[in-house]
Amino acid sequence: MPNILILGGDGYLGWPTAMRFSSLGWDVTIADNYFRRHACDKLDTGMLYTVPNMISRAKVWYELTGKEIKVSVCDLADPEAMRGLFDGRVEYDFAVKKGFAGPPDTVLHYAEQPSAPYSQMNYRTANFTVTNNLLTTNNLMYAVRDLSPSSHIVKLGTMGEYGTPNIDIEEGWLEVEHKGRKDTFLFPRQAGSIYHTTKVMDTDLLWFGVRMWGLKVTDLMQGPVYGLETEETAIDPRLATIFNYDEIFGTILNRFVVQAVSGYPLTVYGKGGQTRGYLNIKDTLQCVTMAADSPPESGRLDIYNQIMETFSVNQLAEKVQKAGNARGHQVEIKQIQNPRIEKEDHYYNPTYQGLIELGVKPHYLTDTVLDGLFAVVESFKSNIRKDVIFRGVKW
Ligand code: USQ
Repeated sequence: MPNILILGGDGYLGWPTAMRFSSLGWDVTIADNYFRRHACDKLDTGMLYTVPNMISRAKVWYELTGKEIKVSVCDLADPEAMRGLFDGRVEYDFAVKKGFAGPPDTVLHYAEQPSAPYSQMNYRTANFTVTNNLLTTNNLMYAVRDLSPSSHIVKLGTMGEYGTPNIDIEEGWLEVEHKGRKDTFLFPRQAGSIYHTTKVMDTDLLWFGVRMWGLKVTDLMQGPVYGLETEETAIDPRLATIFNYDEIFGTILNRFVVQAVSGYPLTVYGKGGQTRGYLNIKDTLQCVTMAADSPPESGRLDIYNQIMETFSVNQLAEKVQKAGNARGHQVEIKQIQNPRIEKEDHYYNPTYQGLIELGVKPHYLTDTVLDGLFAVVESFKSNIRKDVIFRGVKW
């Protein structure tokens, strides 16, 4: 069986991804330092519901499916913790089978501080974001180079690395003709937060490793994800993924649905013309599994834009308002002063064909999909805390 190591395996995407690979028959190991849980506690962000920790969830998964997910609770910014997962020094915090899982065929790297507002709170959160994200990526790159050079690294990047340029966004690369000569370069990056800037730097690190040492890397430039149900989370409520709706860790569509259910006016920042590429969490799972099945040759960096459709903030708000009103909520939309520094009215035309060509079948944001999301959020309505929805972290 192929063997996958998922860094950041406790997260919103990491845990559902771990269950998906396990379902598909891969040997799965997850590693995480619980940053997200600790930060949520410290900042008192609340969550829609509580979720068991990695060990408890891996035990439930084993009881229900007979499949093992090995767990390591560790800080991957520590190079020895990272290297232990490649050379066998790791001591698993949960494992059914004794002994080392072996060096991974594939490493899926989600293990980053993922919030733009968190990175913009103050110099300490900015520092943490820079050190955590870059050290983890660098530790991974060196562990693969030194201990398992044939491992395929699948890195979660972000569409936000490109920013909102006034030209079409290509899939990772741009051919440039200059004074009669041509070459191909990484598409220009101009990130809009310290968090997004660390993702640009990650790309630069890994592109260096590809050129110098022949690493095999796939970079998935993902847009904001929405939703909470996957085939595997539906098996048992104890397998649910972490769901944030607060300003720091919640992403826009998940936040809007929670706001609609709790009677909080939808928080459209500024003019609401900010346009991004979105995808359902189910499609994140399709994309990462297909990317893992299609490794590049040694010395190649493959880049895919991981989005399924684009919407402006206003369009999302209108969709949520329509779906919410149809379920008997009285959904109000309110334009508020934008706490971020970003273009509110801009050109946006990204290409995103690569993953479709690999075989991904998109789940679009239909009324039925929104209805399903509303139904789940409504069932947790009594847990929603209005005081954490907006705190106004300024850029
Ligand atoms: N926005 C609002 N109102 C809100 C929240 C957000 O108008 O209440 C706007 C933001 O100003 C922004 C857009 O909605 O223009 C998206 O914001 P977001 O908070 O959903 O997403 P973002 O901060 O960009 O980050 C999220 C994830 C991050 C991932 C990124 C993909 O947290 O991990 O990398 O989406 S992307 O946006 O393509 O860079």
